[in-house]
Amino acid sequence: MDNQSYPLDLSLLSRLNDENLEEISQATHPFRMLMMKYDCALKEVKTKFEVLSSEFSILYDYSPVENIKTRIKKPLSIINKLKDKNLPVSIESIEKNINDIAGIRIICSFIDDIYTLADTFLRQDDITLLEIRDYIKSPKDSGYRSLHLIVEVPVFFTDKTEIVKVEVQLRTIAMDFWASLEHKTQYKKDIKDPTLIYDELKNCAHHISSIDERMQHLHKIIKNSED
Ligand code: 0O2
Repeated sequence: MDNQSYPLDLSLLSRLNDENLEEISQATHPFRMLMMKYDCALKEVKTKFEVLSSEFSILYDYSPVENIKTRIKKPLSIINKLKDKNLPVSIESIEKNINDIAGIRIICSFIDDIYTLADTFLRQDDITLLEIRDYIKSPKDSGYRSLHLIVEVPVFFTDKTEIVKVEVQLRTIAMDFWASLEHKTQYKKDIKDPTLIYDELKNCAHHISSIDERMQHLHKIIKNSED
């Protein structure tokens, strides 16, 4: 989920004349504007979680936010997603049909922190919840766990306010550890026994989840003994 720079083939660009470059610039303008809009929405949402984290730190001497990562979906992934769903490839179609162009991942310390943060965030006046997927209460078949929120946030530009969709993923360090490593296995196409790997990953997800619960329990005991 990290913002990545896209490598640019400058030798290719140097072969284009000014007219070609102007044409490309004009043709890509709407897409660049769209991506800028999502990028700004991400900044808004990231700031909201940073503010909550700062406040928690002062009020409770403890922050539920371990880490925040953001990413904008790559153009090729956007096009592939639309094609997979047999949807038109256009600016309107992207805005209407793809909910996770702007993605933010909040890594929390404990499971309870996820729900506390999500509730606090969703209570904010300018946030509209469109969809909630609780893969913690109902994990995916793969073993994947996280809380996903699709929200809308207003972004204020020079002459208009745009309402932009953002996907928020909240998960613990343990859930993130599993998801990151599981994601890497998806790039290995030459695995001899995929079923064995799938079952073992699922098994790991189960262990990790039980460790999350034990850490949560310990945290509660420590907190109560302090009161
Ligand atoms: P990236 O780069 O991680 O964002 P939809 O078409 O919206 O109905 P979609 O988009 O598949 O369905 O939604 P889903 O499954 O709720 O959430 C997709 C995102 O959740 C993925 O984004 C992953 O980030 C994460 N995710 C879901 N399932 C798994 C899983 O089994 N393993 C791992 N590691 N991550 C998972 P992307 O688009 O795949 O990529």
